Amino acid sequence: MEFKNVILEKNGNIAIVTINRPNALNALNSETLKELDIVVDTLANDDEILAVILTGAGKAFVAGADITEMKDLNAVQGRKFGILGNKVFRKLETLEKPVIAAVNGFALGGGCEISMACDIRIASKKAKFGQPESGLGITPGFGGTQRLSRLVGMGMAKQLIYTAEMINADEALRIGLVNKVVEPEKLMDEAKEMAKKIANNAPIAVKLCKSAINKGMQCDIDTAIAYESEAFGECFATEDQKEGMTAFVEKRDKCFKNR
Ligand code: DAK
Repeated sequence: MEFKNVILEKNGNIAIVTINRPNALNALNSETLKELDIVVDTLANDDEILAVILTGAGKAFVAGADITEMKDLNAVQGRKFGILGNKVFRKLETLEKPVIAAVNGFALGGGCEISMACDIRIASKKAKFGQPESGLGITPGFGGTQRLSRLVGMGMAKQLIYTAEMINADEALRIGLVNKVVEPEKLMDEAKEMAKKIANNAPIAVKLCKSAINKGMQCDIDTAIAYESEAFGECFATEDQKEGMTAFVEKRDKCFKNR
């Protein structure tokens, strides 16, 4: 499928989604958000895809929502823009396949926020993270106040959001915003290797792990454990559970079928 601002490639069971507006540092305008919306639906409906990598073309991952487009919005248009972005980010976050953000450069504002809607973040040493919105007269609007606090704790989230300061990849690693930092030229290989490891496991189990973790983070421990028990039980209705355990007992390689 062809898009103007997004490239969708398939590499076996892995999809690579590249936000491709390098001249605007991949800033998210409505057009790009609408394309991403279609891309996420496409990924959801493609049973061959078992893991997704999201990255940016050129020197930025995503330098935020498109300030040029946002600058003259009135309150109604601002709300519409916010609803569109949040819908796409939430769709990505709840996509029933793991998404790895391969953060190649600036991940600011909406860029930091879209990386946080992914399951895992691998950063190039050149990556920079930040929520600069307060310096532009707005609050983060694509989940930054919520997902950043959940990821790095309230204190650090407040520091980053109130100061609007950028941090480098090592600092992002230190505070738990990213999972791993690698040399720029190793970024995509590292992301692909991790995606392949994920794709080698039982897809239904991985999908249920994702929803149990995501849902469980939003509720009390008893409800969360109940979600986990439901997910655990559901696995026993799959062929892949039988295959995984039989292969172990028979000391042979497993062959999962996503069933
Ligand atoms: N939007 C539009 N264009 C951008 C952009 C952005 N966010 N970031 C960069 N660009 C454009 C620049 O204008 C420049 O365009 P030309 O002048 O070449 O036409 C081109 O990309 C290259 O950028 P620079 O020349 O500035 O490149 P440098 O390497 O010198 O600087 C930089 C890189 C990342 C430090 C700098 O570009 C920068 O500070 N960019 C802005 C970063 C930023 O503030 N991002 C946060 C945006 S606020 C909402 C929901 C969500 C949001 C808002 C509302 N609702 C609920 C309503 C989210 C808000 C944000 O994300």
